[in-house]
Amino acid sequence: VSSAEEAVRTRGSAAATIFSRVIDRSVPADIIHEDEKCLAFRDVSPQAPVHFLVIPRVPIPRLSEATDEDAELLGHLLVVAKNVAKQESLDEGYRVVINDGKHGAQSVYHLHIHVLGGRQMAWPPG
Ligand code: DGP
Repeated sequence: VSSAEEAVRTRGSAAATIFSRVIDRSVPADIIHEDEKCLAFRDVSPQAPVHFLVIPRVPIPRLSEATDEDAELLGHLLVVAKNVAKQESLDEGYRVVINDGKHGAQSVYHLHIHVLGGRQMAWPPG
């Protein structure tokens, strides 16, 4: 049993997604940061010159299902997002996005932070 499958079981509700397989290394990904709590890897369908995702190892399905107990982990993900943005030389700034659920256009139900940079962003988003 893989560690990702184990995490799904201990946490209960979450179904395994493609990101569990990235964590397991059963699907290849360009991983640019890894620690005991999370991974960062390049998005397979980049929407900017630099586009990476930061995901927790624990498969929280979406931001709206995070709990108060996840506060430290959520903070860690943001700190990793800004550290990897610096590593990627996004010195002019970048966009950080979390899509939640249907209206948020979430497609993979394993919480992830998008970091996009290397071009001028527009506002409002689509
Ligand atoms: P969202 O719509 O917020 O759920 O975005 C999911 C993102 O995940 C989307 O930008 C494409 C990316 N993605 C989906 N499958 C894979 C994969 O197998 N590998 C990588 N690197 N990215 C993936």
